[in-house]
Amino acid sequence: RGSSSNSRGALVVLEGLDRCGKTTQSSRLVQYLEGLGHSAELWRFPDRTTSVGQMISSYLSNESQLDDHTIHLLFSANRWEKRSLMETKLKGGTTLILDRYSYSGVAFSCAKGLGFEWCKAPEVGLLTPDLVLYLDISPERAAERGGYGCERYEQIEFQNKVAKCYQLLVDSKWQIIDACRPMEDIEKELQEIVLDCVKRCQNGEPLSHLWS
Ligand code: 2DT
Repeated sequence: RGSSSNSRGALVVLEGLDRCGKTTQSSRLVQYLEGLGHSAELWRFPDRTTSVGQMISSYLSNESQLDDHTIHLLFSANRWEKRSLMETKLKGGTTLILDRYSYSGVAFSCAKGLGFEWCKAPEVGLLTPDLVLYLDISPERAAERGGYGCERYEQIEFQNKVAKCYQLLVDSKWQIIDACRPMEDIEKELQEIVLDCVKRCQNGEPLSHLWS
């Protein structure tokens, strides 16, 4: 598929507060694209399968304590360790749907009080997504969906701070999606936006690096 010599897969990121529906929608998007004959994979960050990812996982489940700066850099390292594979997949024509990326990295650490620019610095040089889909929902509404679990960040007050920090990151690659609607409506909207993006990338839209 795709005739241009620079044809590549799209890098699509889903972001939002806990329980906004990202994970469900990400996997549906992959199914949708595959159904149309596109090559697509679902990736999630943190990727808990690597050794860095295991340290992150143990921190998130409160089994270990780490300084805020330290865990921030581990989250970033967890993206850097996947960077070259990411580029290979995209150049090979596979579209990647990411459940969280650098935006989560900055928003969550910034919500703890770390400096915004400091938080962005270790992300510089990672691949820029072609599209960021922000599933917008209030923490209160999100919590109604079965309640937050017991992981470290799943509290309404903290989620409110995260939402404010996400707003500082909005740029032209972002689309804000009203995530309070029925799941099927959101799914349809996302399908249209993502398919459009996949086509642009097939036509040779160049890859760029954060933050630009
Ligand atoms: P889930 O695996 O349930 O999405 O929770 N986080 C994530 C950060 O603080 N920094 C990051 O860079 C990333 C990717 C968001 C993961 C939790 O970890 C937070 C929620």
